[in-house]
Amino acid sequence: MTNIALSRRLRGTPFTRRVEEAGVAAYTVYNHMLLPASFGDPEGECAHLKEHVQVWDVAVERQVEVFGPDAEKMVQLMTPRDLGKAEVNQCFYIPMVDERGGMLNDPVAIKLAPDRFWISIADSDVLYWAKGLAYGFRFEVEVFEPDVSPLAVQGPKAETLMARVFGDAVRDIRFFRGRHLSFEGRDLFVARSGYSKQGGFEIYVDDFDLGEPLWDALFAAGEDLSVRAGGPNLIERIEGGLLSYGNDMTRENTPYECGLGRFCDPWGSIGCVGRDALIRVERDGPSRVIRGLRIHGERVPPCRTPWPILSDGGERVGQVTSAVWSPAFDTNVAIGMLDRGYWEPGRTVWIDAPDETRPAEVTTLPFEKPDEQRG
Ligand code: THG
Repeated sequence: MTNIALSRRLRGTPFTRRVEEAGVAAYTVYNHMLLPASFGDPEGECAHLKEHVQVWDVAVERQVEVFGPDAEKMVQLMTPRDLGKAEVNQCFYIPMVDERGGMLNDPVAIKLAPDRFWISIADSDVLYWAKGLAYGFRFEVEVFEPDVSPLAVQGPKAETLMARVFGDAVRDIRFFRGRHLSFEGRDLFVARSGYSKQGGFEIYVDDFDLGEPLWDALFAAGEDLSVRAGGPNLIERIEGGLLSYGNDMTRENTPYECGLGRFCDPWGSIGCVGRDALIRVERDGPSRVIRGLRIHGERVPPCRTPWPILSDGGERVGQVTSAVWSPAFDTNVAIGMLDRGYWEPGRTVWIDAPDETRPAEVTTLPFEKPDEQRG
């Protein structure tokens, strides 16, 4: 693997210097920015995340702000999820689709005020889609990317660490809720959320110069909690069934195929983009769905292009889009899509991986912990 040539287009973050001091070993590119992918030992980092607490530079989770009298109408147009009962300071995982019902992004929407939303995006250019909709529909809103950089604090000891830095008020924040809390005299939006299944918080840092003081405060307060720098961990997120836009789903997929049907209500009062297409797929049912797979055999290589999934007869019945060795499950865990007829959990299929063809077992997502497995 060659190095990444750095330039203005590959934006750094308020935490980049600290991330490099912490020994970042690999970056990935996400929303035209650098996302720390590894500090040299992904398996050790996964185990540490499940036991302690980590601080993640997830500034790549860019915010698209929609502000103005038509903000609510505009955000509702962008998702089939019903936001009618949304409260201020509430977060929502929202499928975002195009006019054909194809996934454009799977962001977290945050209602900061009745007329102000942040859309915390995955890796695609939502800003331009939002600006186009606002212009085309003549909405009375401003749409822009504020200079906000989320910092995630994840792991079982996250609440203890956050309480030391922000006070006991963090303990009262429920899942996917947030509130403004003070750090060095500045109010920062803090939510109980994050791209892991280990629990934790995300701090929306809206002042570049606060990045390093906040990072340092978390590490000073967390020394006895074994706090470490980390990042979204491939092993943990596959085990937990967290989807990655651009990998596990693209514009080719509807939210129903992605297992996100529970976040869709296209019939409601709402006239979201893609409404008719989504009503059609909901009625007919998807022709393929996302599933977990236990891929047997030795450790798989990185999944850089989709790996065909084959039936016993050698017919192509799906594809694997994320795969990694899981020490906790003692097998390769993977996420992929399977055609109708092949998606029931327990079925055996064949994975045409670059090194060899391997048998795999279809599973539900998230993966069930080894000690929770039946029979
Ligand atoms: N936090 C914030 N922004 C983000 C992400 C995040 N933007 C990019 C990316 N992650 C968006 N994708 C996801 C995917 C899953 C979740 C959040 C964002 C997630 N899912 C929970 C789950 O599947 O268990 C539950 C969601 C729910 O029940 O509402 O958290 O992580 N700020």
